[in-house]
Amino acid sequence: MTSMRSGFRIAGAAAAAVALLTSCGRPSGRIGDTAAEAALKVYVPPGQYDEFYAFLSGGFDGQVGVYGLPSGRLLRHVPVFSQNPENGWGYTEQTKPMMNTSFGFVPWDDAHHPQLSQTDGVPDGRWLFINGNNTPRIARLDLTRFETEEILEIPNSAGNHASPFVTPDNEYVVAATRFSVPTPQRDVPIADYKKDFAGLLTFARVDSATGHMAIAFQIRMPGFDYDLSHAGKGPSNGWSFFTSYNSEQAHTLLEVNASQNDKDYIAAVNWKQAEQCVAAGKGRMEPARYAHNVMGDDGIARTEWGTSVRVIQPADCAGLVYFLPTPKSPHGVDVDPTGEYIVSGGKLATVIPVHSFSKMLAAIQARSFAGEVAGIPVLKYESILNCEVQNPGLGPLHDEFDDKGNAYTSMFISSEIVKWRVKDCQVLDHAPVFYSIGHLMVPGGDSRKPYGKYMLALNKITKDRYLPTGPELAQSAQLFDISGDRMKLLLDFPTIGEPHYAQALPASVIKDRQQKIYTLEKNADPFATKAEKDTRVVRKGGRVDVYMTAIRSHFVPDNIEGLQVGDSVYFHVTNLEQDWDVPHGFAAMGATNAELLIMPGQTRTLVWVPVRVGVYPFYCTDFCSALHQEMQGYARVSERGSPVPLAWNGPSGSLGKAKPVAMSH
Ligand code: RUQ
Ligand code: CUA
Repeated sequence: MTSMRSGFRIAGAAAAAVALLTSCGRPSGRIGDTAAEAALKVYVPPGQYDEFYAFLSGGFDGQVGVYGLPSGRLLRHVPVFSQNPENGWGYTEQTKPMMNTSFGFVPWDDAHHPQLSQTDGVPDGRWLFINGNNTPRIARLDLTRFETEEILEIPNSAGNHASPFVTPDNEYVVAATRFSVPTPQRDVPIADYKKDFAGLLTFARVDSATGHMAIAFQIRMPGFDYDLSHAGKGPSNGWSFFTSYNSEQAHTLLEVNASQNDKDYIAAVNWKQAEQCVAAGKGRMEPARYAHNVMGDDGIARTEWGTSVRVIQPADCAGLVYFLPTPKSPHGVDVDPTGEYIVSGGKLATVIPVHSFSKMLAAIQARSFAGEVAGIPVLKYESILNCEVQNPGLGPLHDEFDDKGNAYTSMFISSEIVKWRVKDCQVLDHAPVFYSIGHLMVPGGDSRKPYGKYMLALNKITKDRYLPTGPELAQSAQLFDISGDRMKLLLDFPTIGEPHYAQALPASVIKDRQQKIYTLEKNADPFATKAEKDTRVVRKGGRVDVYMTAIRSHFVPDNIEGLQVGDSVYFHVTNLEQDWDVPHGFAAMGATNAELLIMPGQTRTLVWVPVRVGVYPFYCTDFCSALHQEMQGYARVSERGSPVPLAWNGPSGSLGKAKPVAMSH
């Protein structure tokens, strides 16, 4: 019995209750077409490509999942904040520094919001930024290599949730603290929250040529929780908007104590004004220690330590920040493609408020303020409101936009998406999702130029969508066709981690820019070995450096003797291949960390500390040729202080010959 009913069509615009029941009692969703029609829309025939790249955050797995749309096929899992033993990310000597922070080596984070770099407000396919929530960081991925290239720690922050939303030409990526904390950190009673805690908004400058980030300034705001952000565009270019909740400034039992106020705020920040204040010498340099980790052109990551940041007080920079009252504990804040409308999702609100940017400017001009908080003017709700979407559903969280003037809002509590017209707040359609949607994503849907066509629901609860897999079920993404008047569910597909936000853009923007190999000649790793004749093994005290090469289908050297228990053996493996898609792997028995996956032309280093005497194999883990299984070798480990000489075979070694060429120093 098929679980989708053919030819089903629901005419009414009923809300969450419109879950269709199949004969076995499972909701299948509104299939706007027949199952066969839906299948054809997502079917990518063998040998053909998907139309869009989609980048889904991994949430608590700390990584980025790259999927093709409309098929939902997983193309790559790019490690960012979390160590990844699959390819040695965060285990190799070259990549370990990427995880340095002021707290030490932190090999995990909670990644929520991927953001594609933009040119003129449109995703340009150069970089992908993503936030680390727990130990505040922003990472930048290079989309010619699908690798993490930079991680910047954000000081004075705690819970980097409202991050890393980009301005229309990547002038800045932002990072606002979800949890207010004492800044600088110090030992104070938690009960002194209102007096001592502040919430900082960080603006990190992005170098337009290299993408390198640098903290430009921070703004010290009242001790609220800052939740999400989006930048203005078009007429509102120059502003960034941040939601806040807990304007009550509660420090305990927030579920009750932070839900008292009828309205909290969107903070509208004029970053061009901030630039002028900085140029005029406003703000103060404050000491702050933070890590800035950059992957060098030589493939080696290095950490530079920041020692101070410029902090601006809103009171010292007139016109920098305004508060827009917004019902009620707002979560997402989204700016429509025209840049005129600012939409927020008040988790506990019964309406979706749409603020007007031009009305906001007029209200500022007229100084039509309802009061002020900590020196920040509060505008009047009525004077900035364009319209409210009435009775949209329950629990509005996030909005994305299409290319026809419509918005799509995720409703967490009523498990649905509501489509409505931005200019007059008219509800046009409802579609149930399965279940409890968080973010949603339209390709380009937070940019100046949404591509429309598809929408992806990123759901928190899966329950009955897939074959069960014990207590933890696969997360579900659901793809909709939004090209017509009604939203049509096309496909469910499982994701890895727990995706929060996502971004997507046409494959044509990046697919022909892919780097295929690392040029061996340009390999500047000091431990690179560019020819088999240069392979060697060098001992310095308890450290042994193995300069090894890999090419189909052998390692040089493939036999090593004279290692001793407790040595730190550095396997520096250079892949001599210069062909696309020919990595070699390297794994050593008894290694307690990871394997290496070495791209053509690249050098990667793994440290192995043998703990017992014996002869241990190492081998290539990536099925690289018909003789892949022959790509193996042995390392002989002797007692500490053993007279067995250090020796190896291969072009420059002479293992097993009369005279070993290299001895312990
Ligand atoms: S979110 S909980 Cu972007 Cu709605 Cu992180
Ligand atoms: Cu190299 Cu398998």
